Amino acid sequence: MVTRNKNFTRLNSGYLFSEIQKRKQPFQKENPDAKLISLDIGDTTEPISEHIINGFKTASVKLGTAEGYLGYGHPQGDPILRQRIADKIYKGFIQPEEVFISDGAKCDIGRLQMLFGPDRTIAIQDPAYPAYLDTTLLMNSNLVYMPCLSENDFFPDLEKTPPCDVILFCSPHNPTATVATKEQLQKLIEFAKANSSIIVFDSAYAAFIRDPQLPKSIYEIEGAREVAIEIGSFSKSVGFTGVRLGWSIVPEELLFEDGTPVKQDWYRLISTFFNGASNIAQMGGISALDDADVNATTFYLENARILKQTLDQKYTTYGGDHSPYLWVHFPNRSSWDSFEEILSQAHIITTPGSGFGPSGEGFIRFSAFGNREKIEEAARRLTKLSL
Ligand code: PL4
Repeated sequence: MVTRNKNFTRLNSGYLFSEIQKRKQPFQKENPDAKLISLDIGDTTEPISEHIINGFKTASVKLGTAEGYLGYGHPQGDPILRQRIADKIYKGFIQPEEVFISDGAKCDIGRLQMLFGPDRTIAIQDPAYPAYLDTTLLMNSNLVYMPCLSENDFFPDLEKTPPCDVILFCSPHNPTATVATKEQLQKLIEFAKANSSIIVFDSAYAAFIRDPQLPKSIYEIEGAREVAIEIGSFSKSVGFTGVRLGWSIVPEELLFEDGTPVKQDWYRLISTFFNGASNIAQMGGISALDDADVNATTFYLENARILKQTLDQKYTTYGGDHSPYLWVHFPNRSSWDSFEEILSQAHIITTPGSGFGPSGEGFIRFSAFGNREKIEEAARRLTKLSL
């Protein structure tokens, strides 16, 4: 028999969101009439804009013609889409040759771990999106937690952070919903330079930022091109969680210790492990970056405002202004206890903060993705919550 990959023993038995589903089932069985509202997984609910759907249609019809048929695409992605991302999202900070189209940010997190290889020291925010932890453990790398607490405005204390090879950093941050300022990112870049680290900046929620003073990309900060990779996603901005489309940016200046451009190895890895995002999805991405009004973030931010208005009345609530999440403190009880109470009192499914890391203990993450009717109903139920 083949021995099991020992790194699997380092993981929790269930992935956070599967664990939540598991805990929901007995409640649903005992309370078959309960109308549960899911504010747990950050999954979009609103239909994709007609303009983008027309892009998908055009791409599909073309595939059915002799002239328009396309097979495998360029390993780095459709050049038109890369040009649009460089122009529209990065506004000249980035060249199309530095853009790599993918099937989503999560997939890129996994592939980036393969790029760096095993036995690294990887620093992650605590709390963090669970894929950061699990991919680090699966690569047998050492984990450094950077606590992000209300006391430090949910930004890590870099003076207490040991040197590391890679920093996985998310802003707007899932789950605390805070956005790192330019000054904070400048400090992070200085830390990376001083320690010869590479930052992987996860900007999956950048489209939710409304304050023009807050950076949407790490490349808005001087010096980032020498130390940072950025990953981005169409999932939340235009509802592509099921369509699957994202990108990574690897600047020319980013080098490994021996002088090899990181971009060179990333291209090699992508060509080896990936055959490109679906050409229909990429066509939708091109349409999403036309000048049409296709962005769904304003709708979800209004949901966040509705939930926040209610939660603010009784609890210390963070986020919601530039993020589709609310990070709510329920003191004197564990996150899982609060999860169970909210489920039993309000019939609302949430995500326990401790599932994102030890510093999430005592918090609950509320997702503001949902139909308006359900969000308003959730807000009504939350006014009666007694915790
Ligand atoms: C549920 C910081 C959600 N089953 O869709 P992608 O792959 O482009 O983006 C995934 C992603 C990347 N980076 C961050 C994210 O928060 C997410 C999505 N996170 C959440 O509720 O935290 C959806 C999670 C999915 C999962 O486990 O990834």
